[in-house]
Amino acid sequence: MNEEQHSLLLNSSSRFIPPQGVKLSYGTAGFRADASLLPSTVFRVGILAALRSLKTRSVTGLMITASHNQVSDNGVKVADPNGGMLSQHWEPFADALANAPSPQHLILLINEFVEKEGISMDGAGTLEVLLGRDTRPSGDALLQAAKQGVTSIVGAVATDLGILTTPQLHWMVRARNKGMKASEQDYFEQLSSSFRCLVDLIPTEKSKFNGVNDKVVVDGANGVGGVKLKDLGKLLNALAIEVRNSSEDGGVLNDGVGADYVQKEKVVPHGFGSKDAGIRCASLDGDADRLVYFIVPPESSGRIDLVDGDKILSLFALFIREQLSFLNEKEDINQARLGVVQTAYANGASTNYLKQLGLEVNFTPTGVKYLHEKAAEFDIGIYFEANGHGTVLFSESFVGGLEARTNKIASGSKGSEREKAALRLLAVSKLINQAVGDALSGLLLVEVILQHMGWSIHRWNDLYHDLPSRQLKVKVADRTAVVTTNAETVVVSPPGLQEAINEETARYPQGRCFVRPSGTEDVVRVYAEASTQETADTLANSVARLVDQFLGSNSS
Ligand code: NG1
Ligand code: ZN
Repeated sequence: MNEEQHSLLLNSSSRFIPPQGVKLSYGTAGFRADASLLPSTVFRVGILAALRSLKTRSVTGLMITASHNQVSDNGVKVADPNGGMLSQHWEPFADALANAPSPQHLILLINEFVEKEGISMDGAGTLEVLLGRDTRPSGDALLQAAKQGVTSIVGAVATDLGILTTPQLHWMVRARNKGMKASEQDYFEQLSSSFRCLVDLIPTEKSKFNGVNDKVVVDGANGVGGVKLKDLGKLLNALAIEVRNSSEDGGVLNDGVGADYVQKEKVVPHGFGSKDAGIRCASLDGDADRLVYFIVPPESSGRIDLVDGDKILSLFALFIREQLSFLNEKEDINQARLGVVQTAYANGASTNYLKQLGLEVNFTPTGVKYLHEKAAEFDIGIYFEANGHGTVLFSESFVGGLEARTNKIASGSKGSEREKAALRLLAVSKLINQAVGDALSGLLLVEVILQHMGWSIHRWNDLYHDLPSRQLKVKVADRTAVVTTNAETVVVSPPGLQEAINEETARYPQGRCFVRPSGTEDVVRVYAEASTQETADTLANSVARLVDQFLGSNSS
């Protein structure tokens, strides 16, 4: 690096000294910690995002959020030029940068890395990082730190987009690099116009949507999602959205609210209660990349019926499969390959259901980057984690085929069932965020599919019945001592643990159980399923004890 670059980096990085004794890891969701520990990390991720832009000669993104975690936490992650997560190949560099003890070490690391990657630091070409943050109070100061990191690379421009949902930022990065319109208004317009297009294509005999249920009530986790959903809602005539727990309502982010709370605790979030019995309710997480639905049963005493990511996946799969069957009716094109991707946390009943539909079900380790990568192998790949993070990916060649087909349809005419199916699939590819899982676009797709089917949330929830399950955490001395294989369903180390789990699981009708080290918390997670809640609980507790015995620890 030249003299100018060297002194710029040295000056700026001496303003951001990392806290002592803290080791951070990029993990599956970027760096996350108490916000007070993060200024130097965020500054350094600013440098990383600028270098990534330099390497790829494209726009990249940097998002400041700790998603569903408590309000005092924050975090930072990079969006790659295609709008997806940072290339896994750069994660070790991210770890090294964040943990470099001094400005001198930092510069040494950067020098080594740019040489290895063949990055020329000549300041030429596109060099821009889009910055966004959620509503956390620490976000603004951290965004300033990120800006300083970006602009420590000669020629790099930091564009502050202010408060956004995580998926909005990813969408904008993708759109910018595709040369498409990429403002927040463009995002709202693309979502609302494709939603309207799908509404217009609802078969008339099914459009008598149950009037009692025509409103969806959304819990915004006291975060950014509620605010953005209100803006989006103004552009939609065919859907009434009532938002509760929006960031301007004054509640604490993710505290007794939000998709993570609702999914894990299976109880109503604050602001919801018996008055909502039977109504279609949904919950977003703190940065609006997760979505779950729920029903408050009559006299529920706080419990809910959860309609989780697995069921959203099933609804999407059913609809898309139906459209593909129309499309392929008189076969003159190659059959499109439709694949679904889940993790081991998917409820076994959902997997059975999807298989019964004749779909190809794939499993990957936990972490959306793995699911996304797998889903991208199909013409249409649908992926969801049970916690509500997921989306639908369309291959470029498949979308190209749909465009060619729909261009032929005379304007004004809606054409045959096959032509309508092509129009619907094309609209879905525009509605659903192709960059990452997005609660807002997911919500609109769920809503329009329910209208299309003429279904209430109860009808949807009855697609299949979840097997009772239980998740536990075990605190152990060293969680990395647990090594797994086969999409995290089989423990290979410590030796003997898997055999012991197998022996225990075999004693329970419909028993299934696995353990894995968390990628985001210092715990080993235990997941168990069985034919009753009681036996699922017992199985999870017994296996947690086994983990304890094999690893030594204090369980919780
Ligand atoms: P870990 O802590 O690795 O289990 C959790 C979620 C993931 C994903 C990441 C990132 C579960 C069981 N795990 O990962 O699905 O969302 O956080 O936020 O929900
Ligand atoms: Zn999130």
